[in-house]
Amino acid sequence: MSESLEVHGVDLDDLTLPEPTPEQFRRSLLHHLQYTVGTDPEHASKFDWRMALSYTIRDRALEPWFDATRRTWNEDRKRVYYLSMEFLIGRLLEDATINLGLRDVAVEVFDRLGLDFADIADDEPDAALGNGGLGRLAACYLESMATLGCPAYGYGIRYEHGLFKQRFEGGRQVEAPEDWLVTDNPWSFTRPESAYPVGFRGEVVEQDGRQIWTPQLQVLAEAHDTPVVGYGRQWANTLRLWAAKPSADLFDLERFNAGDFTAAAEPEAWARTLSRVLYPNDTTSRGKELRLSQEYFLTSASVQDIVRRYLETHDDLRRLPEYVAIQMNDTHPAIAGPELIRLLVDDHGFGFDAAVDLSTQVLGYTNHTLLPEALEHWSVGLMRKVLPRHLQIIEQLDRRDAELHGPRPEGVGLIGDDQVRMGDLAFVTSHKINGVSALHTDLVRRDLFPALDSLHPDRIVNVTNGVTPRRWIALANPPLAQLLTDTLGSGWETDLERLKGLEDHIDDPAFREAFGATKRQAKERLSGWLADHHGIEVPTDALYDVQVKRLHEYKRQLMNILWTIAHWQRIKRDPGAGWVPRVKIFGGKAAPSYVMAKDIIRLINDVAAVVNADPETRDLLQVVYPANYNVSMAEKLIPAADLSEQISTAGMEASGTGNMKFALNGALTIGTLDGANVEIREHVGADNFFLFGLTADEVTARRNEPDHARTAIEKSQAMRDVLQAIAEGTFSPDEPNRYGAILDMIWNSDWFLVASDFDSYDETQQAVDRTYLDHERWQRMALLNVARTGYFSSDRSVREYMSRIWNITPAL
Ligand code: GLG
Repeated sequence: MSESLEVHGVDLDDLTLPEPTPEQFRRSLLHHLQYTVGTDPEHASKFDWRMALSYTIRDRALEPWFDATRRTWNEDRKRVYYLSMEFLIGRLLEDATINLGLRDVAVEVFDRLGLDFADIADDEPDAALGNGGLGRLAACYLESMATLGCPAYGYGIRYEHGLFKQRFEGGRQVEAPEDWLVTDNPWSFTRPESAYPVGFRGEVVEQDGRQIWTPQLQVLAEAHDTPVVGYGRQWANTLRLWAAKPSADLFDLERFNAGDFTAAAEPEAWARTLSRVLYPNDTTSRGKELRLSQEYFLTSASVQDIVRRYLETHDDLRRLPEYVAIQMNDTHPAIAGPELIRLLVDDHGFGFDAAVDLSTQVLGYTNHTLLPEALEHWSVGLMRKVLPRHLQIIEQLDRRDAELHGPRPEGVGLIGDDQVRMGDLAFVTSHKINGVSALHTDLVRRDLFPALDSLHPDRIVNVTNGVTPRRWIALANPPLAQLLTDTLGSGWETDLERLKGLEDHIDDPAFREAFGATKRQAKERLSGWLADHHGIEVPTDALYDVQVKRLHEYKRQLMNILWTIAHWQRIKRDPGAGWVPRVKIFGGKAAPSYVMAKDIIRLINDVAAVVNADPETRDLLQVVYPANYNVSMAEKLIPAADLSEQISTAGMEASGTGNMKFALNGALTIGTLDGANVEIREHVGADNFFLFGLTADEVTARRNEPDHARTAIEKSQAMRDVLQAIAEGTFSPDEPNRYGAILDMIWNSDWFLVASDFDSYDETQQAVDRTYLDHERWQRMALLNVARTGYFSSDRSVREYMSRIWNITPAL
């Protein structure tokens, strides 16, 4: 790929590794076992083998990585910088193995050693540097950018503790710190030479018309780089995670020498706190100073790195937009606008207006949610304390906007009610603002930024989310992947619209049978794993009905478990009525301080305990909730699902990406007209989707009806029976009033309209059962879901970002 290069008398081509034949791969593996891990095959533990394997695979990632980096420099290409507080990457080993085309070789070599590749790969801890959809989306986009040859960096924080570990005690969620870095991380390279000072607090003084900020505290952001290899190993990008280190002057030697050891170490401890823990909250941001400081830490280090890289080969910062596109993943890095303006004005002598124009051309902002509690606001006082210079810039931006656009309606502006509105800030410093599904983008335009949208009608665009088929089909579902390759030839992995070709085979019973077999195998894998790791036995011939995602009232796990109770009661009333056996599977974590969500978790577990122990219904209904849902659990659950629960209150789920993964793996969706469900339904066809519930506009109207919940409950016998059972303590006999708060909420407020949508959900669930009994019909519907959801590949999303937002041409 690259021309031959000589440095220090070394021909870089000499360093190229030989073709990875099984023999070569085996040698490399044993070499690493001995010389890198420091053990031998006789004594090696699973961990040792996993490390040796990771180094063997990593070696192969370096060539495309170096090649891509050199090419980007040599061809002076534009780069994308994806700034995100979260990268929910999960495990890297198998993903890299697949993308490098080494899975078959690796499996064979381990076979010959009498070891199981899958078992070794399973030893890897998840890199859980994210909460949910937004963080996983960032990981899918990184992988797609690498596959498409879009030169890019992901910038994030190297949290020592990722998302907490969840376990259940007496059905209750208990959190424990996550510790993925306790053992070595074989994927990342420390780059001590790439370290930047990040300042906090202090004073701003004016000197000769210039503002000089002298921070009171300074920490160092140290880079840790992980290569991200694209499928087909044609290209690789970098995920650069910043670790906070105390800068030398933070350590108070004088106090230490005076014997005050603890006090001397305090500022140092504060510095390290910045990259200590991921904020464990999916949709709200209530952490005050620490969270704001973390956001600035990420943003400042990244922006400094970006400008430094640009200036290595350019001298005119005015041309920055030709070479740099910065994407802000939600408002979390929205301080990027003021930070870039600050660097341009304070360090590079730009005028304010020129700096603002330039920054705006470089920046883009993705909005991921309309939930008011998730739209970041920082009090002016806190901002003044932590980032005094940035507050000045924000105030100046606000004045400038007011001058440019004249009197503004109430509630518009970057600052109001003594708060800095980060969404508005991100909007005015970006040339494009995107929502993540068609419906969501309409709502962003209509409800969130109506005034800014009419001032800048060209700025808001939609890019519907997507997911990478490499991880979510090839890695997660090898039998399905094999069937796709046998049927369509290889190449679907990077051209997912080819799945359409499956429709040509839909009338072939043998093909449908083979497709059914892939689902059966996935169920067998899952039930084996549930038995081995969670001690849960489930039948493999039941309908697997799965809802996995963060616990949130708007996602309505509550409606799902209430329906489960209704279903159980019906089976008990008429056990012989020809019921479809179902396994109801739940997975997900609640933010530690979200009391209602934790109550719902406990209710699910309590219902599971009672229902699973009921001899009358045991063969027909089971409820399972394996603790600690994460990316690697998703890889096991999603391929096995028959039914995908996407049942949020319409207008509240910005997109969803789980919904796409399920459909691509042949699950049918039961869902509302919300987020990307709308587009999934359009693609698969209304006949192949179980729709129910109020629309987003109906939701708004219903909420204004007084007593809407009570009215709905009074109309629904099923709902009343369920609520009565809970109130009587059927699921909490030792504490009948345990769910008083849930019952009170459902009867009296029900903001998320569980009661209003219950009957419609119930009818649709019954339609699911009837359809499932018609085996052929179900199989056709499932197949059409796979065939028609190629659109939801993250390759398509990234292409749209490249052309509509980043204005970049990929290198491949
Ligand atoms: C959000 C939304 C999801 C969305 C995801 C990625 O809640 O609906 O799919 O981002 O855009 N906070 C999130 O996880």
